[in-house]
Amino acid sequence: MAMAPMRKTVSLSEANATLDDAPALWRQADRDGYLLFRGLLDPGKVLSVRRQVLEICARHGWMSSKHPIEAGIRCPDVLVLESGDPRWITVYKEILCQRSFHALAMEPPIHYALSQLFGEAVVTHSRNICRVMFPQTQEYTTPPHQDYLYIRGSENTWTCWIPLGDCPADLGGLALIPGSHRGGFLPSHPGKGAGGQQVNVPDDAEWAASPMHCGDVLLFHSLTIHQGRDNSTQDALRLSVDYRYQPLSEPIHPDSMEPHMAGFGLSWEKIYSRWPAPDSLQYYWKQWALNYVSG
Ligand SMILES: O=C(O)CCC(=O)C(=O)O
Ligand SMILES: [Fe+2]
Repeated sequence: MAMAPMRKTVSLSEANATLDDAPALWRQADRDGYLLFRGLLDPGKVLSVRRQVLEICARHGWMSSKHPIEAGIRCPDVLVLESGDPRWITVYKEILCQRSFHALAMEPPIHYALSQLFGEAVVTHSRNICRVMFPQTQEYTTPPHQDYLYIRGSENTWTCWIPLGDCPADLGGLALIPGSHRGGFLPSHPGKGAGGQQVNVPDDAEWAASPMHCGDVLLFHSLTIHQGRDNSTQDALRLSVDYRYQPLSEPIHPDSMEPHMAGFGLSWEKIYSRWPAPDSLQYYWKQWALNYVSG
């Protein structure tokens, strides 16, 4: 299994009560390295991104014809991993072209939470990521890692993980180790699952995880150790997005403004060519003098 054992698991603490109280929010963020906001987003907006992603999957023959598409039930003999598999590349390129998938990263409630946290202007990375996790692929569950390995730039970058729909325990979701961001940047070694790199985690580490509902968002620091949880359903896909944010004044790696996986050759120009113009979401980051670093 790629997922590390979670012998001790507590529930995620909710941060909703700190949303309008910046000092309380800083204390919680500093203590835990994560912030869970229940019901932060309009579930209808999240569900419309879900619907568009599932329609792409359905067009490529991934979805069961016996269920409504929104149920997210895969065709029994289809299993596609995030990899160089041409089936995955084709579907992922179509997802990367969806305007709604990029627009969700700009939702004002997410920005409000992060501006409270940063105390300055928030930059949204445009390297938005979508996950389509098949059931019964435990070996490829995202292993424990720190996002800083992939993001670089500023350690004070936060990931926002959003399930596209309800995410009960059997669908998996995300688990993290509270306070692990204070342990610094750790060495990684190759592992299976998204990202392909993992950190060692002590067997007695205390993990936190909870079922999430549509509209909930989980924010965490770039050094917080986290992993996927196995999708142990028989036939349901777990859909989620992960977006990243940082304070404007901090350094940023240029890749953070490129399409994920370099778009498998898809440039922003090609992605935007399908959107009705003009559109202020296109190249929105050009409005800022960003502090680009390549390290
Ligand atoms: O959804 C997953 O399995 C992995 C997500 C992740 O590592 C992230 O959002 O940074
Ligand atoms: Fe991650």
